[in-house]
Amino acid sequence: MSREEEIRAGLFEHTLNGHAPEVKALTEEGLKLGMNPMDILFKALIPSLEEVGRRFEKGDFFVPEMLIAARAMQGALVILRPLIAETGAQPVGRYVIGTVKGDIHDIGKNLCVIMLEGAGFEVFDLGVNTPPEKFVAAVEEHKPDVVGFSAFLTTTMPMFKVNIDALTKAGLRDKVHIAVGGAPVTQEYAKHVGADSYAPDASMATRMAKELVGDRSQTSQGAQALEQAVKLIDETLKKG
Ligand code: B1M
Repeated sequence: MSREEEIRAGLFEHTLNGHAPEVKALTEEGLKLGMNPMDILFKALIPSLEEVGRRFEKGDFFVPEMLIAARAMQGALVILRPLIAETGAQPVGRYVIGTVKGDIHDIGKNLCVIMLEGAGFEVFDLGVNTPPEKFVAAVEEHKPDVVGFSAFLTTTMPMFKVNIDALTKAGLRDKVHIAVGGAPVTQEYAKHVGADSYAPDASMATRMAKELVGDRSQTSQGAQALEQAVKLIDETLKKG
């Protein structure tokens, strides 16, 4: 087994068992060896947390085990975050995101933030347990291209509709693209509550947001070109 494989296996085991200092040390060692931050994330840390979830479902793990595993992973994310984000370019758009009211899961939402920042978005992260009024105030203040709601429990998914109704009431619904996601969310559910888009994971959420702002900038470039053409024709006609 190469050292890189040992590090991946170690990260999986130590995250599973909630050994934060070992997870931090192995992350740092992996990076020193030139391992790709995305590989560390997607090939070791996330699979480990998925295993935590499976054990919780089977009744082998309880909430404290889930919590210490999550904390161990957060320590690695703090190190990986700037490295993933620095691959980005100039701000391409604005994105407000938060975990809905009643829900305190944030690892998946934080991954979306990291990837959106990495793709060049200016991200306003409202954190967890975010009430509808806070989303409304953030959309009013930051005028984002996209507002994203994350929900990780079947019992908190209905907050999507509550948030959308709050934005409608504030006259903001048509001014922002509404994206939703989170483990139990589906395309059908997103459509049912009136969201504009759904993504199953952080990279798809980022790709969709990029396409959206890309389309907008193309539309505005097209509109500018048309305006210039009309101006030119006007001037030519005036000249006789
Ligand atoms: Co909780 N928990 N938890 N938990 N927890 C789950 C979600 C659960 C599936 C476990 C299980 O039963 N197998 C289950 C939910 C069942 C359900 O509703 N269907 C569950 C439960 C029941 C609970 C409690 C109710 C347990 C209890 O107290 N009895 C409780 C609820 C607390 C609350 O929120 N009010 C609870 C508590 C906790 C901890 C605090 C201990 C901890 C959270 C720590 C933290 O987040 N800081 C925790 C954890 C760690 C989990 C599991 C193990 C891992 C979640 C995770 O981080 N996954 C989880 C089981 C599992 O998922 N396997 C579980 C990894 C993450 C990368 O994936 O979150 O799916 P995910 O995020 C993805 C996508 O969803 C997507 O991109 C992300 C990255 O690719 N995505 C978006 C996310 N947001 C998006 C937004 C978008 C688009 C895509 O657009 C805007």
